[in-house]
Amino acid sequence: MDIAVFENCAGLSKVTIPYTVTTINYHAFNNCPNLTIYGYSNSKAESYAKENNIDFVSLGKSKTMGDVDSDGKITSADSLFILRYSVKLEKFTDEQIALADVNSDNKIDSLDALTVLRRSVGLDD
Ligand SMILES: [Ca+2]
Ligand SMILES: [Ca+2]
Repeated sequence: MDIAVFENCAGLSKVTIPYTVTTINYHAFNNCPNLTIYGYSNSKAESYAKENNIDFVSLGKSKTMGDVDSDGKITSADSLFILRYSVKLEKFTDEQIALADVNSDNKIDSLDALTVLRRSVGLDD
């Protein structure tokens, strides 16, 4: 994600960085004296804010990719949930959709469910 466009943003007071962002351009928020970053705890957003002395407001714990039922663990239940969604038996929130696409191909299908299942039994990272 290239967010260098925010440089010299004296008027910018708030930006929300999703947990899916794992890299932030070092200069992304240069000269933004009034800025507060909103993001998830233990995410890139939080470490970036600390490194650059920018105010940080936590939106809660960061989520784990694949943990669509948000119980903090990757289990076969998550895999089944994703599989059911892929065949339209479940409805997902936007957040769940973001979490479910574990291979980041913008589709949620049985491949994502299989990846989550493999992770749940420790076969993949
Ligand atoms: Ca889970
Ligand atoms: Ca996918």
